[in-house]
Amino acid sequence: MPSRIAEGPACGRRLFFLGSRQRSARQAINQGRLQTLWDGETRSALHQHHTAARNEAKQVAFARTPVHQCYTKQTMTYVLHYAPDNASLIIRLALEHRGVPYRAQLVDRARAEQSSPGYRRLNPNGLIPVLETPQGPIFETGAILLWLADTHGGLGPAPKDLTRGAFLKWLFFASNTLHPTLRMLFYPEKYISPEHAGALRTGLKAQLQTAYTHLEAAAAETPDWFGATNPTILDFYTCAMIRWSALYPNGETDWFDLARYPNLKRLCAHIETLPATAALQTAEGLGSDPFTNPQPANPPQGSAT
Ligand SMILES: N[C@@H](CCC(=O)N[C@@H](CS)C(=O)NCC(=O)O)C(=O)O
Repeated sequence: MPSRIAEGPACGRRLFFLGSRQRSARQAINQGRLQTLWDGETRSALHQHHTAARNEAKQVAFARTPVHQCYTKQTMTYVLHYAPDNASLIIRLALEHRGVPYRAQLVDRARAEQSSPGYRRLNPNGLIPVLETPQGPIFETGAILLWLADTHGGLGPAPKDLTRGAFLKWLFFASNTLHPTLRMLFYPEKYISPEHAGALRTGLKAQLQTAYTHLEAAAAETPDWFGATNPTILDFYTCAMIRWSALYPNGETDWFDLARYPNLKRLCAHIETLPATAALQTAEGLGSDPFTNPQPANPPQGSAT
């Protein structure tokens, strides 16, 4: 149980201090030993500390550093484990749009690298993406997005915003319903025997159409946090799934027609105007109109499947 909660003003995070370790972490910061936490020099100084206290101190230092300095004063940069046109695309859109520095680490899907023991140490489920952060590796697209939004701000309603609840329910609808249903459509063999795959797909397509109808209705209300001028993590999540619905699996996309969802189409068209999208068109070979009229990715590195 946290003995006390203090506010981390700079990066906007709440900090949890644990009894005596709190003093140790605080001491390290006050003595200036955490300024260059991520380089070798300070690492050796930190060896004097108890390991647990050291880990907490890292988080305290990170949280107290203004966002724009998190990556310049320290050498720690987020690492995004990605494959082109995979769910990592959503995280990358958020990172690019928010201007958060990161390093993109290709997961070679052609060699099933996501299933390797090394990758499974980051994500035991063997799924892309993973974002390595000062708090450790984070997997699950929704979790990463929410963590980025809360850590950096500017990607959706803040925790105390009155619209936060409405925003969260649709974000979780995207991650808990739409995304897993798409996943079953793309990889039925992971869920059912081959002779039943066709029937499963038929059922899933109907479920997805209903899900998109609900999402369209939410977008039609034009809340600030969905399809508005300032894009949110929900916008990024939605337009990526729309892209995949139109593309995958090859020959099985007849159920999806973006023209039936004019507000979602408007959202996609807006996201296509962003510099973040332009950056990813280049980095992942997404082609022109990647959300309103997507074509299969032609990435300079790696493969989508
Ligand atoms: N629930 C996961 C799903 C991620 C997911 O389905 N990733 C796909 C790529 S888009 C993947 O890693 N597929 C490889 C596989 O299933 O082996 C999340 O939200 O991150």
